[in-house]
Amino acid sequence: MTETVADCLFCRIVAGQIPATVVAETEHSLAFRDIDGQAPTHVLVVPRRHVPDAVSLATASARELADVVTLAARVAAEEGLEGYRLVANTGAAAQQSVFHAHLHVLGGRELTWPPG
Ligand code: IU
Repeated sequence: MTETVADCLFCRIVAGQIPATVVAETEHSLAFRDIDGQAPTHVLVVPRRHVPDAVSLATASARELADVVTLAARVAAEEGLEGYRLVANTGAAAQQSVFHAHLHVLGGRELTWPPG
């Protein structure tokens, strides 16, 4: 079942009410380019179902979490990335700004650690 929240940006993108550059999708997940890309590839992978963060998605449905991660890996392969970073900012203190679960797929440049 897909749950949506009317004033959630990513729910509105999933519903096609706000345009986004979609690069891949499955029954449960959608992948689209971040509007403020931080790397040559910066794609967000979101579950169609509204949950506030990745940990909540794991609690709600391990299968849907696996679908998001698997789609992220597919995007990385299709973008030709040798290595890439999957990021799930969780909570405002970790700079999460959109409270609909999402994974950032970042790659196409040298990624440094600590994150940068
Ligand atoms: P965060 O982990 O919640 O901070 O990530 C939210 C991302 O959503 C962030 O990288 C924004 O650039 C991105 N984004 C977007 O792609 N489209 C939008 O309309 C808005 C934010 I607002």
